[in-house]
Amino acid sequence: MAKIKQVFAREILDAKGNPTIETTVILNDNATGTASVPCGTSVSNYEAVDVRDHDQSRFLGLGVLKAIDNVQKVIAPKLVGLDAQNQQEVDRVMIELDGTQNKSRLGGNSILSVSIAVAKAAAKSSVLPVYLYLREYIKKENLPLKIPTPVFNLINGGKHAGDNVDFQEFIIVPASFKSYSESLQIAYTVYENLRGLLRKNSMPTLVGDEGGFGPSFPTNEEALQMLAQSIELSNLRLGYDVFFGLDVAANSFYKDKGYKIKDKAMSLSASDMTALYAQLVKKYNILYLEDPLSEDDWEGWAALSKTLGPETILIGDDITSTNPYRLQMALDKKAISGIIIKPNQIGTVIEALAVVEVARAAGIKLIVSHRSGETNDDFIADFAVAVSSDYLKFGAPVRGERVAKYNRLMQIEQQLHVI
Ligand code: 2PG
Ligand code: MG
Repeated sequence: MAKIKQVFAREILDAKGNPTIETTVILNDNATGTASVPCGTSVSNYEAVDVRDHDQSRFLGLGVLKAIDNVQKVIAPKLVGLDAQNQQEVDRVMIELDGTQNKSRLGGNSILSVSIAVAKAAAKSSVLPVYLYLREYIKKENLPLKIPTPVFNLINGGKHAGDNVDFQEFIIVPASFKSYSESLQIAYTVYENLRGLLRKNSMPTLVGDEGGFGPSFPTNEEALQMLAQSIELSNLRLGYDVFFGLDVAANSFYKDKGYKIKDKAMSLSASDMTALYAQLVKKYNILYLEDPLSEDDWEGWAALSKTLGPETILIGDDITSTNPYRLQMALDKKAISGIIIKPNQIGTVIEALAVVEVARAAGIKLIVSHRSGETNDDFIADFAVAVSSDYLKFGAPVRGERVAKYNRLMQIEQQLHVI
């Protein structure tokens, strides 16, 4: 048993340049774990809340000194002496200490940074890689140890780019029979062919928050068309080697009970959007459809699910927010066939794992995801492998904070060949 000896935290910057918290946990056998937490841009109303300073004289109010105090003065005294290899107990103590539904007292950022740092230190103390250590906490019978299929966001729009297209992420999904390293090569090739096409069309090749290109297109559909062309130029077959995905993040353009997108002159209702998706899915082999409607439109989601049928994975992100109650509601209403898992939407490792278990028992697809405001922390890569998710979503295969995760998976892929 390795006990928690010391916990301390500091303010660092995330990939968007905003402050975030990084925490280090030291155990009595001197094993250490350091974790930093990411931050979303298109954030739902149902996520765990980050504590920030709101002191305009520092980082325009985004500083995290209060969150650091919460770690060092409130959380640390209760954790010192606890068994680090008992993650349930560590997370339970923090959840009780916080006492709110959405972690607003101590902050999802403070709590998660400690939760992950403890898991990393405990893994080190157990002489296990993090992905194997985390498997101690899940039902792993019949769960293959493999790298989940990566999905790559190659065109950024919505809040992740500059007023260019409405949909947030235009994604390619390599076929699941491809190995991880093959998938990474596919993403590279399509990305570079897309760059070439943009140049040829005198369009900018600047990138958005998640590394995808962020040029302006007259319509969302035209972004899909250009992506389809890049796939063709890469000698890949759409619908066989690669499929399309969209994270619409519809909540970010849902206003006055309507969806206003470039493709149509009028604001659209949920059923208009459903008709549009049905068309796009057919035309472009869209396998993966995330957040197509707003986060409170349960009826719209249920109707869309019926219309699209089982061929398209209808994925909840904002609507479910890695929250067990929201997930149950989505299952009861038959609104989704897949769920995004983001540990920082719920705030502890154990709670994120619990949502994974419920989703798996319900037979829906699991997609482990990064956030747009990432750090170089690669824990999420280990987490995805640990839970054997169906897919993982870490952005385009560029930019240090995204590549940190993809490269971690290269190490894991190699280790899995040896195990
Ligand atoms: C999403 C995420 C990650 P953000 O909507 O799925 O891609 O974006 O972190 O801004 O919520
Ligand atoms: Mg999303």
